[in-house]
Amino acid sequence: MSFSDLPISIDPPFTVLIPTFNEQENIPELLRRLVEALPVDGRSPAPQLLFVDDSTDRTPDLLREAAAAAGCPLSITVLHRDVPEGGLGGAVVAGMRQAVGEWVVVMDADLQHPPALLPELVEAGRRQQADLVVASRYAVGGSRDGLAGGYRTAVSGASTLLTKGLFARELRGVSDPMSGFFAIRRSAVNPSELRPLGYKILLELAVRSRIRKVAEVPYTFGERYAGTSKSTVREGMRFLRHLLTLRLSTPAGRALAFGLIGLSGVLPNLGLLHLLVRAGMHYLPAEVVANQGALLWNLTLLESTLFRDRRHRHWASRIGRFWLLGNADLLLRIPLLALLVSGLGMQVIAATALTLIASFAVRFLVAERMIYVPRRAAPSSVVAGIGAQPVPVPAASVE
Ligand SMILES: Nc1nc2c(ncn2[C@@H]2O[C@H](COP(=O)(O)OP(=O)(O)OP(=O)(O)O)[C@@H](O)[C@H]2O)c(=O)[nH]1
Ligand SMILES: [Mg+2]
Repeated sequence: MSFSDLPISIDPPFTVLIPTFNEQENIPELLRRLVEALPVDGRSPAPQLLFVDDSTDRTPDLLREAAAAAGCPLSITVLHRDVPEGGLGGAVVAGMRQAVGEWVVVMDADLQHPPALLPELVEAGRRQQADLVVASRYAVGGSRDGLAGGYRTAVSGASTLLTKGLFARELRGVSDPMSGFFAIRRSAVNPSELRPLGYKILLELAVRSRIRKVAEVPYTFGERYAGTSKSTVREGMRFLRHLLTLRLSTPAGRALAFGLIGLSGVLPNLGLLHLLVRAGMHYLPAEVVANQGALLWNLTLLESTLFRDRRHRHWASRIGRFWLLGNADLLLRIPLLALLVSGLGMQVIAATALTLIASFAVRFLVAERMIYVPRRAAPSSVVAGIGAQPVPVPAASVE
């Protein structure tokens, strides 16, 4: 990785982070509008313009020339990555590590995001003591005219709904989670916790950072000024994967997925039991065997989805432990099943379903009452500060 930076001011009030990938046609106009939007009066330090560039065209040269030009009023840092790790999302994380301002505003280089809005975004964050300010196409007064065609508009609207539905709590107050134009307080972000996948970096930041308050500023999403779009169908698939990964990154999300997978095991359990009993097997050993089928079903699903990235232990150890855990409840269910069927004369499948419900209830009660006991209210509780550790500030960037 090599980067060059030229006039850098001490303690700039905010950093404008612009990821660039082959945007040479847009750079002159972008810089012109940035200079216009960010008047430098000499009294307050200039904002830092930080370009994280993965281009193969002349974009970095144009930026460096502008930075070196006599009379350039802005502080320009160009971080050119020879290895464009993580694409756009990776570029924003790399920029977060280099940013020096109290606020970091992320924006595109193609002028779909009006530079004129930059000061207002930071001002709104300071005024409202927010940690995140989203430039929103959906807030009152905003518009998304720049989205090319009905198809892009529909895809964007559906993605917004899906994302809001999946992350209702984390995205409270964010009407435009797909926005690529936002300001974030740097102390709320710990770059080493970020695992972006694709384009939707705001979603990643909103979920994995310490955001206590969100503000929004409406804006009109413009059309690409020049050059070509880098967003593709593949990018869309990556976005779906990102949604799933993020959702499963919280314990609540994993517990829900685990519960649903466990619930789905009822089907092979009862199905297998039905077949074995019909084939003439006694219902008690038949249920022991059917339980093995359900365990295999659950294990396969868990290993291929939820715990796919956690298969570190030897396979025999994983299967052994899972098998013990999954058969422990037979100690309760088999005597109960015998009581219901032989004692009370219940039908086998219905009785087995009942034992599965009873086992679920017992496990839930044990977990709730004996393992995950709620904290007792303290007489006077003090909530500690929940801000993230400040990100280390690089002393200076060098070529
Ligand atoms: N550093 C870096 N920047 C990227 C990469 N991919 C895209 N960008 C930049 O990210 C910003 C957004 O990309 P766009 O192609 O405009 O994506 P989009 O806005 O969703 O698509 P359009 O609406 O068609 O413009 C632009 O400034 C791109 O130059 C990448 O892999 N690395
Ligand atoms: Mg764009």
